[in-house]
Amino acid sequence: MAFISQYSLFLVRYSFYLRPMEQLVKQIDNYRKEIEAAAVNTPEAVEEFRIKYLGTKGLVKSIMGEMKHVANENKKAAGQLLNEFKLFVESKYEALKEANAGLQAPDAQLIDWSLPGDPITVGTRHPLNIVRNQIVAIFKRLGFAVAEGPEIEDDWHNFGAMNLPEDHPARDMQDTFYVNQHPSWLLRTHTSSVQARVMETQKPPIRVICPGRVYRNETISARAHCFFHQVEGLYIDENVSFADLKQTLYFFVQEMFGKSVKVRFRPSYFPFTEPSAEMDISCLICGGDGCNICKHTGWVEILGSGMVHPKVLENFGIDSNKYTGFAFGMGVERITQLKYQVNDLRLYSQNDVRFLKQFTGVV
Ligand code: 2U9
Repeated sequence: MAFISQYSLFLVRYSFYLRPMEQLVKQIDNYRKEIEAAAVNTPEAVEEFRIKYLGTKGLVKSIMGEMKHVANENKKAAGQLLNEFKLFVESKYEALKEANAGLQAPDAQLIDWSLPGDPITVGTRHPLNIVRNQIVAIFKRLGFAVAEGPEIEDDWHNFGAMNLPEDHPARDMQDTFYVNQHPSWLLRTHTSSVQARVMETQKPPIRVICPGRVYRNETISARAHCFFHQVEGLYIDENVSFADLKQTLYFFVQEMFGKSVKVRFRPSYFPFTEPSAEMDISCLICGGDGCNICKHTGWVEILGSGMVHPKVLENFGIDSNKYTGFAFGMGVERITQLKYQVNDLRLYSQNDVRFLKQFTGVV
């Protein structure tokens, strides 16, 4: 019995408790007076007002919750009363907001809006990327596609397919980085291995350029590095001649260095081309008169080239009686050195911002 009476008391107090209307009216009236009297004269105070009265845990929300304690016959009147109160608080808030809109926090008034903004530091393209992109853009205009391949290569794609005999010095451990765990794997020494992979998968006509990083076991100095960048090119089709090679490379040089540059070809030897030639351009510094840069010859070497060796074509099942091709290779560092007078190879990989910043704005 004792339990039942206590329980019913609980229900009376909490569940069936009814809010007398007069009490609600009085309470709302008090709130209105409090709100009218509120001193709100800064933007921060307006925000506090909003949180206190209109926020998710604010007074308006909590007083709305009182509806459930209002007797059914009073619900309509109470609803109207509470809605009016809500509208009153909202319009008061809007008025306060407007009245305080022009005001700024005291600190903000100290800001000098006429001062220049903080500069946004813009990075620069690496000079090797600038020049690589220029080379690629020129050859693309001649119809060359771009091909890329792995930097870790196997012996066949890097050496065998390119007609380098087993005893060629380039294959020596002294010159090439081999992968310890896999003796026939190595870091490619030229991007010719990419052309080799293109020839494996495509039939002539083939017209590709292959930009990429290559590795050689060199002691690092101003004029040698253990890695550098190449762009190699290959064009295979019927009736491709040495004249095509010469005209293509002459066009490249004129686009890269200007129309006044002269070229000359010197006979050379590479295992993968026959005949082979190295190409020089007239010295950009002295115009051919002779200076320190061209060692007083008037000429500087820029690339190697030649007609693809028939054995290389046959290695990929390309009929060397039907098809011929030319190939060329250049070091991007070398072209960049000639274009921007960079005289120490180490600068390219030291990340010295004093060097890199000189290329600001070049795209
Ligand atoms: C295939 C057939 C032939 C690519 C060639 C050169 C000549 C050359 C050097 C220039 C400076 C390398 O960066 S460097 O040290 N390259 O002289 N490269 S012909 O010949 C090829 C390539 C692929 C299938």
